[in-house]
Amino acid sequence: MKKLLSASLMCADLGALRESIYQLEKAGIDYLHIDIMDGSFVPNITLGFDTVNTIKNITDMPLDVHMMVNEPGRFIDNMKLGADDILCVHYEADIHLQRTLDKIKSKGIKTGVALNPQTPLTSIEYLREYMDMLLVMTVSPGFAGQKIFTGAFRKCEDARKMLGESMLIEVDGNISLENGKKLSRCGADMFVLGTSSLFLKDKTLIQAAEDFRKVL
Ligand code: S6P
Ligand code: MG
Repeated sequence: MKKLLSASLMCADLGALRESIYQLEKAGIDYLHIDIMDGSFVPNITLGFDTVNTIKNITDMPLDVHMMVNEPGRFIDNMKLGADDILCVHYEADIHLQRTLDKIKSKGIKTGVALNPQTPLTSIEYLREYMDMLLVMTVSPGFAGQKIFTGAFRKCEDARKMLGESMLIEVDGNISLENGKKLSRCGADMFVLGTSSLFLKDKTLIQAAEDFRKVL
């Protein structure tokens, strides 16, 4: 499968979002990763539905929306997403996950399920047919700039073994050049790039994206 890069917009210069998106497009980034938090499922609040809809009007780049929100099924209709976009919800946040995934699919949007570091892979065993992507969280969600958890590599490897080649596996959190390279070998095919490898003081977005692609 082609390796995909997803830029974490919460790490971008929000004051110059339109310009940053234009640069990311030029850098060959495949997806824009948009973190939505509710201050309850995770102890932070970042971007929201209006941001998603505004970005939809700015660019044709596909969106990779990561909802860190309790009962995400309540908010699916708040975003104008299309067939190229992925809407990812957390297993831990939804006791009716199957219904939520079914609802996302019925709107023609791709589905993702995110798992916190401690959540076993077997939790999605019976929902695979409803999923286009598994998001293996490589940090506990809520903040940029954290350190990868030690079990991330083994979990990613186990996920690939369990799911076979057809499922997209995304990793999110401290995806540096070194961790990205290792996780790619463990079977990850989509990488959320934030402060660890893309939004850097000493490199342009284009240079940073190019450097990341080289290690995959
Ligand atoms: C965090 C969020 C992530 C971060 C990303 C930042 O909960 O889901 O998408 O934006 O992890 O990257 P980094 O390289 O600063 O960890
Ligand atoms: Mg995220």
